[in-house]
Amino acid sequence: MPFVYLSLGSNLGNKYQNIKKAIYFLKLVTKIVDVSSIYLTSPQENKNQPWFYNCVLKISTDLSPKKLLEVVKSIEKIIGRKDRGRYQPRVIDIDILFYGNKIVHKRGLIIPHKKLHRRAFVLYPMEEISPGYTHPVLHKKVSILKRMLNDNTQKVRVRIPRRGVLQHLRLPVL
Ligand code: PH2
Ligand code: MG
Ligand code: MG
Repeated sequence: MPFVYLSLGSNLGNKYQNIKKAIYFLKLVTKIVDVSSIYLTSPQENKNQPWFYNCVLKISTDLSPKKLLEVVKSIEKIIGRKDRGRYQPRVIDIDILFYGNKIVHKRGLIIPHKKLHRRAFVLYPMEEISPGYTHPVLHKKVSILKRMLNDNTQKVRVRIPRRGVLQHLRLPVL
């Protein structure tokens, strides 16, 4: 089974609960291998919105990339995501970052995620759990990609340490 990395983000409502709910539902349908700390991060793209809680999950799954995308979309819906348009605040966003070493170019699904190498809110949590993972298109390790970030307007700080998130994983959160 391939390892898959997911990015979770929330900047609307109870952000910590939303992230925990997402992890709870993902745990029902995939195997969660590792989680990063939860970070408080400044909004990118549309900067005129609340700060985010972000984390990265390492999972393993038999679901194909397309099926996994359907699953994460339905989990977003269950948690209460409404379609408010691109780069608007959301209760939860679940993005597929990497799917093993697979490269996918389909409408609505591009893997590796197109922008992850420019995003501190992805690279900080990802480096925490898998610094040596090599980007299958850019052929650079996550730790190197993070060092190459050259946009110091992106603010990232740990909000809930990894061990706290791991403790919660063993508990039902709903
Ligand atoms: N997601 C975006 C756009 N900007 N900024 C932060 N800090 N965290 C996010 O998860 C995020 C964002 C689009 O999905
Ligand atoms: Mg996103
Ligand atoms: Mg998304």
